[in-house]
Amino acid sequence: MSEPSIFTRIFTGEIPSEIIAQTENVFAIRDINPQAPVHLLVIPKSQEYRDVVELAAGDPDLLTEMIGLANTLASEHADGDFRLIFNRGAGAGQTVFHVHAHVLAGGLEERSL
Ligand code: DGP
Repeated sequence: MSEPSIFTRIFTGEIPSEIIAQTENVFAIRDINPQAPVHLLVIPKSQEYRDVVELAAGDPDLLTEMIGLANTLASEHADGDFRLIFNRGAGAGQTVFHVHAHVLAGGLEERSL
């Protein structure tokens, strides 16, 4: 059994952070270091999967549930349009190896990609 990730510790309440939404298997928080007017993280409640490649291979329905919550939150917190980013691997900037989606929304006109 691996050590609880920072996101597991947030979900269980060990580390204070507002859970802004949740579904059966997924929850969302605000990113501590926002890169857009709306920058949320959508995270499986289980830390079974380290990254999006493992998740897609192991539980595509859970990936679909994450995208659904991202879509709902983009409508609630912005105009409904959003960017969905998964960093996969340290070389791509992944720092927390408990799969999560970055949901960026609001004022996205200026972007590098
Ligand atoms: P990544 O680089 O893709 O692994 O993204 C991890 C994100 O997690 C990063 O943007 C910052 C965020 N993060 C790390 N620790 C905390 C925390 O304690 N609270 C919150 N709200 N976000 C955190």
